[in-house]
Amino acid sequence: MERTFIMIKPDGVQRGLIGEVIARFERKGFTLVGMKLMAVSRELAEKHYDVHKDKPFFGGLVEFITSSPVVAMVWEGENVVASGRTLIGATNPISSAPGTIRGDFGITIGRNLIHGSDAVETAQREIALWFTEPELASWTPANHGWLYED
Ligand code: IDP
Repeated sequence: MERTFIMIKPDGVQRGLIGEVIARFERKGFTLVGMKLMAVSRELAEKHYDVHKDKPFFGGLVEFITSSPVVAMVWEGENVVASGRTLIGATNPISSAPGTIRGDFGITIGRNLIHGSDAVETAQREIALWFTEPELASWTPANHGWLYED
């Protein structure tokens, strides 16, 4: 089963959207295997966004992510990386489709509420960066047979 790293950013937490985000992943049928509300250190934020370190928005992004708690999660399911990105919507909320998290709740790219891994390999790197193995629970929800054919 595929896993992805999802983070509700400080704006999502401050705006009371934790339950809304979790509900959308749950009702799609994905399985929550790890979750914690946490303050993010500068070191962790810089590692997480390492790919953007030369971009002009990098400093502001690190300031933002470390400014207030985030909710870090790992979700599991078939095709959850790509499907999670679909649930989240395009990076810039102004062009995210209605029905997506960013499309429904966001306006600007610097306050786009949520992060989701963009590829399976990225997900593996991000999960290892944010979670230890004992923090992740492997379990099969009782409704598994009603979500998957096998
Ligand atoms: P993603 O979050 O949809 O994967 P990325 O291009 O990987 O998008 O960018 C990471 C994050 O950096 C975005 O979610 C957004 O918060 C921030 N970001 C990206 N581009 C800009 C920008 O032009 N201005 C401000 N923030 C940006």
